[in-house]
Amino acid sequence: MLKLLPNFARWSRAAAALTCMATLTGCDLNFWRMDGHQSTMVVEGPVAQEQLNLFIVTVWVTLVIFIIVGGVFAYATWKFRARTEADEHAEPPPQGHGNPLVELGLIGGSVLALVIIAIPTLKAIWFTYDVPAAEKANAYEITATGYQWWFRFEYLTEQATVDASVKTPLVTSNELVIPVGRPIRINVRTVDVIHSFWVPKLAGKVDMIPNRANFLWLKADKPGYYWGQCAEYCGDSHAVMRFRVVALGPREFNDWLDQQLQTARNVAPRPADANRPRPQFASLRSFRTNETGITERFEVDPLASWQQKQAPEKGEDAELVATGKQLFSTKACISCHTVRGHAGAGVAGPDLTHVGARTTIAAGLLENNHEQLQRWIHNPGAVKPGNKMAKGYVDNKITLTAADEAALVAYLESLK
Ligand code: HEC
Ligand SMILES: [Cu+2]
Repeated sequence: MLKLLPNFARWSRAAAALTCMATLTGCDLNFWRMDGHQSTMVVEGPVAQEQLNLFIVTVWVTLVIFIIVGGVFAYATWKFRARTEADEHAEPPPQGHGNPLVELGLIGGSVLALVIIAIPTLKAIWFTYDVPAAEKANAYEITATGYQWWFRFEYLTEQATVDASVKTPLVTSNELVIPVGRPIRINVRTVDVIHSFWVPKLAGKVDMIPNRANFLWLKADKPGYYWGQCAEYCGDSHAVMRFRVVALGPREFNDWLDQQLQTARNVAPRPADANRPRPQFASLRSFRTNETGITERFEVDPLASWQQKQAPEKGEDAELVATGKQLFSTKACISCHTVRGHAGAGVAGPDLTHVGARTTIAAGLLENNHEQLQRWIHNPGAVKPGNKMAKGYVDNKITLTAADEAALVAYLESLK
């Protein structure tokens, strides 16, 4: 009994570890369904579905091959194993060289397996290449452009105005809002290096290559909030070059479009503003590099968070917003960012006309809230290594006091 005890302890530790693993994953339904934000196994649109179906066909064919080859191998290993001492030293049996029946059978079997895979492959290539002819008339066209390390989206069919005379396609960044149930044809472009446009739940990736006009199409079956990601290594902050796709029903999509087509919002001062107490902004706590910038509340229902973001926040301070608006000009933010209708026509960074109505900033890395906005403008280089805004701060000698940051945050948040 005493001798068994050490083993007993070891076994119980192993059992405890196994129980822990089982409970950790056991309750997590998503683990067993292979679901997650960027899962290609649980998909939400016909293009991704077609690609998943093809993958499953390939899995079955290779599984059959694995079972047959593995079975023959296991059988032969078992049947011809050395049973006695004499077997081990015996001469090898006579070696056969070629058996026409086996060889023809293998060739035939391989051809059959390839044909079984080729038919759905060709069908999928045709289907996923471009919007099906029957749906062409209903398609919605958008150009997505990759920048180190964010995405710009241009709505080719929607004309936004700066003043009454200048019309340009509507431009947004990092959050692609699309109508549900309509095929979306996306032209993919880049201004610098090769990037790749990938929304795993909606469609496979397509590269954004300099001087090459690639495109893809996708469709969302139901309203939702989808995670996207640059899928081609493109420099320092490639791993945090993300984006989001928000799919909305037709009415909600049109409301969103109406709002986006407006020039930047102005916050009207209220009589009481002058003597209202200024909000007390907590001094910026120090964030660690790469510290996550997404709250759990947001993760649980991102679409609801997005909807909430569309309306102006309560208790806006018109004076603070006005100060922020001025700082946006004097601190050189305007040289890289466009705020349509206000000062600012820069194109080196994301369009900020309606940045307050987005759920994330810094290309899907940080949740768009007071704390993270301040964290970003305080020191963008600490959040996203090597990014162009951090370089802009150095080149333009931009320094911000805590009060400047608070005013800029209030201004950015007012841009709904
Ligand atoms: C040198 C150009 C440059 C200057 C100057 C600049 N920015 Fe930026 N800004 C960028 C770039 C580039 C990005 C995208 C960075 C990324 O995600 O990789 C960005 C991102 C942002 C974002 C996040 C937008 C989004 O949708 O992800 C905000 C907000 C922002 N800048 C605010 C400001 C403010 C406020 C100032 C002035 C204090 C400023 N920027 C100055 C280039 C600049
Ligand atoms: Cu990239």
